[in-house]
Amino acid sequence: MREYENLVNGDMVSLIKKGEKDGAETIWDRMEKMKTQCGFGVKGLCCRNCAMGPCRISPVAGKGADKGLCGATADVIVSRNFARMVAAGTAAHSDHARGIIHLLHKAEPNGDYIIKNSEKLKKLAEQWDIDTKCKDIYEIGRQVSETALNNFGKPFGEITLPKTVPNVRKDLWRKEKIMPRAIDREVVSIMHATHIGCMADANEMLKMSLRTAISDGWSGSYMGTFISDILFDTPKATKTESNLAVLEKDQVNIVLHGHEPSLSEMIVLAVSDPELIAKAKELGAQGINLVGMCCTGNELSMRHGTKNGGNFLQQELAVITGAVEAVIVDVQCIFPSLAELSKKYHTKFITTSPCARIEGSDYIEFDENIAYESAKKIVLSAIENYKNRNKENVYIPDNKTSFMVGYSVETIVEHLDKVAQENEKGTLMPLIKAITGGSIRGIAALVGCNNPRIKQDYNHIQIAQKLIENNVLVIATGCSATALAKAGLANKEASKFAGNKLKGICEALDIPPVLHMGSCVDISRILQLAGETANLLNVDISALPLAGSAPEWMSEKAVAIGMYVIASGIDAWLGVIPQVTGSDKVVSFLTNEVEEITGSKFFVETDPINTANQIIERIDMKRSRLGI
Ligand code: SF4
Ligand code: MSK
Repeated sequence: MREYENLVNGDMVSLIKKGEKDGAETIWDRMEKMKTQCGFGVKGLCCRNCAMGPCRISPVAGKGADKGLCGATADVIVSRNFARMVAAGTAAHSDHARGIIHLLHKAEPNGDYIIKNSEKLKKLAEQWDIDTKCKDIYEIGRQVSETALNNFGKPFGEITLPKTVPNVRKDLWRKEKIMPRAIDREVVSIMHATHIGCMADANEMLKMSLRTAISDGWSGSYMGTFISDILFDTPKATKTESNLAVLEKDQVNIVLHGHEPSLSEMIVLAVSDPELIAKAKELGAQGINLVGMCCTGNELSMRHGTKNGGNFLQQELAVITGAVEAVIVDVQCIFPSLAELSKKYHTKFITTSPCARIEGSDYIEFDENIAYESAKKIVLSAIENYKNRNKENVYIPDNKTSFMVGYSVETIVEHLDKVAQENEKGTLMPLIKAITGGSIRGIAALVGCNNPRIKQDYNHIQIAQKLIENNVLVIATGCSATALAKAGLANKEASKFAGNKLKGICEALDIPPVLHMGSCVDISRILQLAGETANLLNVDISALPLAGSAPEWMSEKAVAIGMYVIASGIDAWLGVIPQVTGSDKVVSFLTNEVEEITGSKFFVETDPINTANQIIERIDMKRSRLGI
């Protein structure tokens, strides 16, 4: 008998049970069938980088093969496998950014994509020495776009970094030879170095991974977020609701899942199109209900206050409600299983990106050149499916939670202005004073995914609760932010769960104790906050009482994130053991020696309360080093 309560929370249990009754398969069924996962893979000890392999190194010393056919040791194989994860994660974030930057190039005053935040555009242009005087804003946009694109394949010199990176950190990256040259170049370099007959020095492989990851965090992701704000505007604090109960019984429900604002921004417009609303009503629905999921859910709620259906592990459960006319997806974190699952119900599974075509889905390519028209076609297809809903087999859970979202750095500064002295307005100084004065003990960033090895959201929630109780302000992105939103920790009333000092600050600033800062690519907002704070205090980022944790991570993007966080000087706690334990050398580098290079390191801790306690301990250590 399956112990559902160990898999998911509350209402979601009833959805898994409904799925079983309906003969639908979920990730938890597949996990059961998978039984024990491969012991070599779990430790990172399997190499199939050439056709003499696969070579598997015995995890037990003195037993079985201790080297691959080419002579690669466990250290070499594990470090190469890890590096390839970093390269893939960097590629995913950065290709997303490239798409956004192309959109900026395409933007036109009367086009589907316009420049909504010209101030932010000018700010970036000035940072990059692009003349902004007497120039049309769209011309500036094109020049910024071209400069940004140059960061992908810059032929000479270093990558262009934002001014928020403290100079001392840049010097350190140069000294350690981990300053990136260009995003694509770093990804390609890893693919080259991990080819048979190349890198066979684990520590150097990991340093190369740090360099690639920096190009993700401080360039790919950073530009992706920054330019999204230029095109779609900087998010502001707004209230909305989360969890699958945001689906509506009598409306056309559209679940939008993936990562790309280019698609989601158009879909959000299309669902308000009077012609499409009329069509939905003609078919008997009361309207169109757009629900975001995973990071598109975060993007949409950040900028439009759109309701958020849930995070990674809820994508199949959304279909099982029987109330969803279409799951529309673009790229990243999409289960291919949705193709088969949606056929058990009336749901249309609509794929839109040439980068994520899924057999068995309805493919309607989203064409950015006719973006609005394309979005309308996709939405219409969902509306037309309303008539096929089996009303007898609909179950929408009851529980939804209201939460605050939209805490870009600019919005945080606006809130700080409420208590700022005149000469500190528009800066992070009040936050720094709250930290140095002890009202905020430190800041912890909770990020990353869900992973079925852990009860959904459990680690995120436990860690956040413990941290806010201890006056640590939590900032969150990605599926972690959604987990905390669903748990009621990202609304203002949650300050009652915070320690007295943090509670006081939350009330004075009118903010929740957990600040939802966006999607996983928006971790760059956290880097921005860290960099600006360090610059104001005139210290390196590694000196700040700041920590990060990905307690339920699963994706290669998360590995790249972990590495750029470490490279930036921020300690990172992982709640899922990475596939590196086959090499003591790699483990030791990541959890120990790397600190000598970057001033921070990984902590691997599967118990959430221990994680929170360790974070608090490191924060206190950094405070005492700063003399505060
Ligand atoms: Fe085996 Fe070496 Fe080929 Fe890897 S690169 S599969 S260890 S021979
Ligand atoms: S969606 S990478 S499961 S955070 Fe960004 Fe969530 Fe992790 Fe995907």
